[in-house]
Amino acid sequence: MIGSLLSSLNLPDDLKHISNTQMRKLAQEVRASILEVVSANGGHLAPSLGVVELTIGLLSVMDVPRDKLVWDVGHQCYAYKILTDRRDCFHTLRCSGGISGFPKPSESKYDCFATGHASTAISAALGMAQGRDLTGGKHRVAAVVGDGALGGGMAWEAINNAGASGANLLVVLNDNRMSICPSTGAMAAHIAHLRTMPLYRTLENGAQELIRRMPLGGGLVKKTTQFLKRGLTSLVSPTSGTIFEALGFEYLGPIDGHNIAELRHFISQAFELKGPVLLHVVTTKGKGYHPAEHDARHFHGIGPFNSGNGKTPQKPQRTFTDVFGRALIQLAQRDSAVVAITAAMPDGTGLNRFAKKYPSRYFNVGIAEGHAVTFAAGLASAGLKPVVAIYSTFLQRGYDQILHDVCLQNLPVIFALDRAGIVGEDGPTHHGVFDLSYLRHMPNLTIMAPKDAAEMVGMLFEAAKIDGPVAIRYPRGAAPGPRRVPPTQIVTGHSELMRNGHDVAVIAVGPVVNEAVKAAEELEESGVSIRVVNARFVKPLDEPAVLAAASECEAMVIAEENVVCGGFASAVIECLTRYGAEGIPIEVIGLPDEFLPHGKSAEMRAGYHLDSQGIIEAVDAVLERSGRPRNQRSENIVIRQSI
Ligand SMILES: Cc1ncc(C[n+]2csc(CCOP(=O)(O)OP(=O)(O)O)c2C)c(N)n1
Repeated sequence: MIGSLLSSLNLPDDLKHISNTQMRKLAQEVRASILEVVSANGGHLAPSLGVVELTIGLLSVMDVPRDKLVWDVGHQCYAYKILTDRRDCFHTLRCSGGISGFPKPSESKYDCFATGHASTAISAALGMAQGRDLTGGKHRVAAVVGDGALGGGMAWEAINNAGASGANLLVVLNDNRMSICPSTGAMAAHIAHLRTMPLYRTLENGAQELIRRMPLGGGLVKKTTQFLKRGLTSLVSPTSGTIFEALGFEYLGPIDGHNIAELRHFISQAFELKGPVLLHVVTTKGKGYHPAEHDARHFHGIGPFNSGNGKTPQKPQRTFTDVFGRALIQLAQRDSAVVAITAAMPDGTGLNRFAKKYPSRYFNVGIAEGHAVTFAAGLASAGLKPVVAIYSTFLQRGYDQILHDVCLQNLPVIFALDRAGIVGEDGPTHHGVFDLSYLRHMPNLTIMAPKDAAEMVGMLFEAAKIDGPVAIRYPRGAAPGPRRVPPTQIVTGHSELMRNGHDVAVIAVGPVVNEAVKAAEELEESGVSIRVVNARFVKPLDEPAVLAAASECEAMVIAEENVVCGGFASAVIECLTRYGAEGIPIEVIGLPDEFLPHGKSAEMRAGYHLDSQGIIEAVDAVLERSGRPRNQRSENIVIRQSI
């Protein structure tokens, strides 16, 4: 980086003064920096490479942090981080203690809003714009939203609101034709139609030169753009124009999102216009790095890889996602009523195989989790057996739909909650640590968590037999167990006694059960007898097994990879209290009542005692306390949450 333009600039201020040629050189250097760091640390490569020129264009026109710029999802913010104030620490991206892979106001004054989940930016930016107007502010507000995120209902709730409000607000549509996989739905088709409209074609054919010659600001620009815009509007559609115009937005574009001069011109122009404006910018996902341009799906979010050839060194492992994907096909073979739904994530959820095998029984509804759930409720009402595969963190979007549309009617919808628990480097917006708490209180819902591959399959098969809603939650990463084993026979509400013992009972759910078994084996060598109960079900809880453990053992440890508030441990303690067995000393291993940072999953699990060592420490601690008189009940429950 020594001697580079990037290292010599006073950022972000100098972006206002350098020439377009220097900006193009800067874009190359920023790309190189993103590639170097993401290939080492992993991250969202293709989305970030696609918006380098757009970021330069925005920063050269806007005056951040006074002006407010909200990135939808936020996974494309790497150039923004580099070009505002994180150039020198960019190498720590996504590392424990390093900078986040998403916008984070607590990290920088330039990040005005935290994002990670899709389709929020227009709502947030509209709030900022109307807040500005109410408080007499004069700054500019913009949101950058992808064509995938624009498929989300919340984006349209915001457009509906913004169009009527008349607030001065710029929405930049970053159209790269891709969500994680190619964008789907009628809106994607409309945007594809706009992409082919004359302004873009004209510019491609040489009118860039005309734009480049226009001075930034001033009457000429205004007049020329109005002329172009009028021309565009009449050409877009002879009848009604774009959907954005119909909803009260000015529409500009589509323009080339890699042409900095054009971007700067149109961004300046958009801010001159009154009311909400949508600037349609066409970009290439993965721009500038051939492997990512060629396979933007693979390079959307990626672990460390060799930047020379684009190859990932890691050996592929059999994940819970793979096991689920294959088991679902087996289930679908047996039962023609089984259908599958994804909210824009066929690869991440393992539904890609199902999609190929059963295209007519597969639905990709776009980034629309709430809709996915109620759509599944509708399918179930029509006699089908829908399986909705969504990451734990994104299913938070469907809370009321699960409760009101599925559980209330006791409809047989299966929720496959992938990435439940700690997810690692993506951090607080992506950890799936709340699902047991947001699901457990819903009447009619059965909740299971497999400890390994064979249980994963057995649980899916058992879920299909239940005449009501079921959630199966499982983590990111390798599914323990041999490659080919028959599915475990699962009986609803029944736990598994993994080891008998009488000193301490460890009651756990999900893969942490395997850590409990390791801990028990180690403790046995020092003469401590440990009972390990694999709960399998968070609901209905196997109450007889819990009560037997409480009466036959001296103390109890409860372990779960979920926040302790309202999760599995709460269910066990409620059960003990209900039956008057709460006197037993208890240690709870679970996640604290706070947002977890980003970091390596294994290190984070160890930090939160969710490994065999942590369980051994909990057993030691609870044994020490179990010698105390039992009437000191208030001190009998200890939550181990320190990291
Ligand atoms: C509510 C929600 N659901 C799913 C995701 C996972 N996700 C992250 S990025 C992405 C695709 C976004 O596509 P687009 O908005 O077009 O941005 P691009 O990656 O193409 O730049 C998805 C589905 C998410 N972040 N939030």
